[in-house]
Amino acid sequence: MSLSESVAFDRVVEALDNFRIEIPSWGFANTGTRFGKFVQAAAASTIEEKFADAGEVNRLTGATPTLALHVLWDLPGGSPHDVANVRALERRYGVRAGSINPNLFQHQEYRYGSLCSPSAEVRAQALAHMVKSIEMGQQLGSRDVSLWLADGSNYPGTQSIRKRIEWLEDALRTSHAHLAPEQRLLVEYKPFEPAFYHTDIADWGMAMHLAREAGPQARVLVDTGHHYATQNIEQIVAWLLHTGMLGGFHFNDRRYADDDLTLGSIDPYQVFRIFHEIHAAASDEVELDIAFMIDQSHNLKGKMEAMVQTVVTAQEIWVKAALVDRGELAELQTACELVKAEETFRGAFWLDVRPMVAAWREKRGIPADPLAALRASGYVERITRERGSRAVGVASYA
Ligand code: LRH
Ligand code: MN
Repeated sequence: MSLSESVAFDRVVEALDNFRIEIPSWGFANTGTRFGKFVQAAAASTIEEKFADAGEVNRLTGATPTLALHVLWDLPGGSPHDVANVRALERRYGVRAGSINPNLFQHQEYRYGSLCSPSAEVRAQALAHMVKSIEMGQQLGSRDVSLWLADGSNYPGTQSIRKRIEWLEDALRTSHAHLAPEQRLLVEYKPFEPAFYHTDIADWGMAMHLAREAGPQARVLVDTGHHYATQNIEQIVAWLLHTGMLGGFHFNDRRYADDDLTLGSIDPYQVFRIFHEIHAAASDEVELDIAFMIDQSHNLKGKMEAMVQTVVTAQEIWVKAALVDRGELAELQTACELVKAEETFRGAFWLDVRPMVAAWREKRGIPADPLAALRASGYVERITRERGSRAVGVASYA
């Protein structure tokens, strides 16, 4: 890295001062796989506990001012009382309601799809939930409605893929028409699971087409776990940046499929390559409006520890990517100096930026080592005592 220490630290400060990442309410709850759920006494099950945990993560990291909410899990009634309650929790814990996630994958009626169901009645029910979710976003003052559909089929020939596209285009156009001027509709794609033959929104191209068809306030959401292992995610990100259709990310990590493991636990270099595309676009003055969000399920790791670890890892990799000497890299890319270019690019990834990141935290009055501060705070021990007494149901596979 040819940058001087002081220039490098200025870049670190600028990068971290502008780094915000949203945390998922469901990251604090007991979650599992289809083979079961290992419950944790400290897990959050009420929306108050989720805001409390989010407030603690924000206190320790200074980077998580918003909490993503899942409508059926966090706002089941969807009533004005829910809205008033969230407002009070925002004030008490210093974290605001973030993206609103409609849930169109739990009700029995959605077995053959929701917005893509062959049943007009079921499609109408699903659309009503979308409109309700959009209205809750307006009442909560949160900007993004983040839509993921489990819709698809399990066997060839059992559904008309093109008819489902038409129903989906209609539903998203109607949903978009209900957005307030400052709201956005984020369309998340996923190649498979829970559908195992076709998924209606399976890749970035489909999501981009649907977002464009829906209207000008719709964008694509990239969940890093929603790609085949061989796919080049940063190339997809570059395309979405180039087309102005990148709305946000759900960050997590995986070894095989949508494993929802903690960011950077399996392939931190993947996150680095994605962050580089964003830093490079920023320095090329590409207009950016990207929501960074975490979407993980902490089945075995302590949920508070996993969330703080994830934010810290994201900050460190964001800084590494910010320290790529992009001027030098551009010259080497043009000159096709392959090895020098790779060393300039990857060299930043090798940097140990932890001392500079810790120095930024001290500069901002945040604990230099958030994970150590969490352990020293006794927060997990306290919530374990407070929450541990209640019995928790364990769902079994069959
Ligand atoms: C689907 C998904 C989606 C969420 C859910 C919790 O796999 O990524 O973003 O609604 O996880
Ligand atoms: Mn996701």
